[in-house]
Amino acid sequence: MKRILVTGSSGQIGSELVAALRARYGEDQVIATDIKPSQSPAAAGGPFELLDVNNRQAFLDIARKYNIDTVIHLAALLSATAEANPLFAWELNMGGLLNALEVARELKCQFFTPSSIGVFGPDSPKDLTPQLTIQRPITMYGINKVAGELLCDYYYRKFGVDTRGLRFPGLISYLTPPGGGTTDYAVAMFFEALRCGEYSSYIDKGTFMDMMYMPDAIEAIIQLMEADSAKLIHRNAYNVSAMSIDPELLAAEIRKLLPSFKLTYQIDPIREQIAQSWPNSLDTSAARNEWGFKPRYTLEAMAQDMLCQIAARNP
Ligand code: AKB
Repeated sequence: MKRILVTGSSGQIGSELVAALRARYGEDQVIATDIKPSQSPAAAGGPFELLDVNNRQAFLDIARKYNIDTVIHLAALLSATAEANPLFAWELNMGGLLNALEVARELKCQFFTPSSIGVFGPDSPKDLTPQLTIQRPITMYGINKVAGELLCDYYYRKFGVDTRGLRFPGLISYLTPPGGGTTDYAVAMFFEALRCGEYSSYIDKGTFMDMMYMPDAIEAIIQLMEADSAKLIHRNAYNVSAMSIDPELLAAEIRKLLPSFKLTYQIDPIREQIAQSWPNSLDTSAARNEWGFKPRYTLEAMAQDMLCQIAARNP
């Protein structure tokens, strides 16, 4: 029986992941934690604890209290926020990860943490970026994520911790808004399209990035965690993606359902520069071959579902 501790449980991934894990393994088997008292549905229906991941002793105490066997470490700053506060990003993204890995080592837990397309930089191949290639990111977030992948490899090799990870692209979801990412324009476009019929994008026309719908991201985490460890050659971390889009392609998809939707541009030079340093599209063959990654949502299916779900929640 699994006993899973999730950090950053009120965030974009955490809110949906905690609900999915509770549905699968039982409500009391998943301990949601976050630095803030939670308004999120993730906290309801199962144990919740306040936790600052930079406090290693508190982390360990909560993990021991619930006798956990799995750590899912999500607490981190995303790319744009990390760029605005790089020192704090290093402290939280690296300090929190080190503490989470130490808890996993001490209590012999299985371990998951997300990496990102942010691990790539201007020197990486832009199209169908390979699983193994040059990783010279230009952002603090990307540097944290590359160091994080290597640290997870180290804990696997040196201490035998069963570490696993995914390089997420932009994640599109309607339940909890993302905070401080570069790919967030895609989520905002849906909400603004329904709210006022227009959206001003901070990412430029023609800047392509990979994206994936949240149900596919949740499914991928669960599938990877349940995969046969012996088959995971690239365990920290796999390229995953379901679509490669720019603002124009997304707007065209929205217009199929909202024909009068208007897209304008007001480019944010910082986020545009980050986006341009990231891949246009990823090669996901390692994830497909090693543990059967197969996203269900195409751009069309994702856009239809997003618009229906947001409309249903905001009548
Ligand atoms: C961000 O934009 O920072 C994240 C990511 C791609 O890691 N969504």
